[in-house]
Amino acid sequence: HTPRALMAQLTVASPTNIAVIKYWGKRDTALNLPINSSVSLTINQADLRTVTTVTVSKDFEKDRLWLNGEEEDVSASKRVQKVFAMVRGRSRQWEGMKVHVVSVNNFPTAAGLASSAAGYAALAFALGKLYAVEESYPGELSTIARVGSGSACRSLAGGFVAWDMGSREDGADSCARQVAPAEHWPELQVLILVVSDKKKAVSSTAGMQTAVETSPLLAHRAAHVVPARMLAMEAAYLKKDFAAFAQLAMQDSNQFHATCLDTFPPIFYLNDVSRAVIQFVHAFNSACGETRMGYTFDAGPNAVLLVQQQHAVQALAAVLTHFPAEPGSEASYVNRPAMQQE
Ligand code: 2P0
Repeated sequence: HTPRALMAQLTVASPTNIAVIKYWGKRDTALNLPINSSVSLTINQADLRTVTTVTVSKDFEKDRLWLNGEEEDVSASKRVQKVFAMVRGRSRQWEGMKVHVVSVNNFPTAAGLASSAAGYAALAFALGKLYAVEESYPGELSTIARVGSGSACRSLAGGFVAWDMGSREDGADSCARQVAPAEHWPELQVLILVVSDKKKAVSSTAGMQTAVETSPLLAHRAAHVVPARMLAMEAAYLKKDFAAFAQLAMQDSNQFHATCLDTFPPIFYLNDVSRAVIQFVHAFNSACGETRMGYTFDAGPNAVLLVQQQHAVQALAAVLTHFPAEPGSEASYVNRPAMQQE
């Protein structure tokens, strides 16, 4: 045994992820247990990432956290408190010592680009490593990220990652599983169109809770649509069947936004530009005579277009023709799914 250090520090980068079968609705709000399984593409962290540094020291008087340079009130954040408690409950390291967390995103926070996913994945992973938490089953660390933010559990692996809803009340089986690494389908790319970088009006947490309480369509979707769609989506990814993959993604995005309209009072995440992008993609595919582009929208107006590398230039040219960038802005940029988790 080496003597205890007085201070230890670790920095990690974590990618965000884009769901193609959407998580929307919780059966347990304290543990972020979902009403349906979901599956996502992990985005190359060169493009969309959170970098988080965690430090423990016996000189620290309290736990503190800075997000994008601003200090947050850790004691007021139940989510952060839960993540800290879950990590500390699984470790005998650094007992009694406080932790400082510094986290920076390289993309708009809370604009529907899954910033909480990258953030809590980075926090859970960094703390898990710093505290030397050993997983007692594959995916256990992802359950800690999940308690921070549901979609974060899918950011702990690269490639194509499923979050199985699980059935246990304690959430131990509601964790992430890698369906295939990004190397399986490196030609698959995403094109992100930032329609707005403003913070969304209705948070995902609040929106999905109202949806669970009021939308019969959401209940139907969870019970009768998603289970078969998960199987079809995983099969399409494994076969690299782009048309099937993109069509399922578009249908699932549309159904998710339909449940938002079915929520009472209704929630509108898409705007006129988002709807114009949807019409553009269908017109583009029609003109091509095959499905070369797909789309998916999260809880915001920004479009994530799905495309294979061989059609990326054609797709980007068409996008820029129909949606010219404002002078001086970075209207769009190409990402590739992460090749590996660092
Ligand atoms: C998803 N979204 O599957 C879906 C699709 C947005 C639309 O997961 O309350 O930030 O922290 O568990 O994970 C956004 O919800 O919500 C989300 P919490 P989260 O990516």
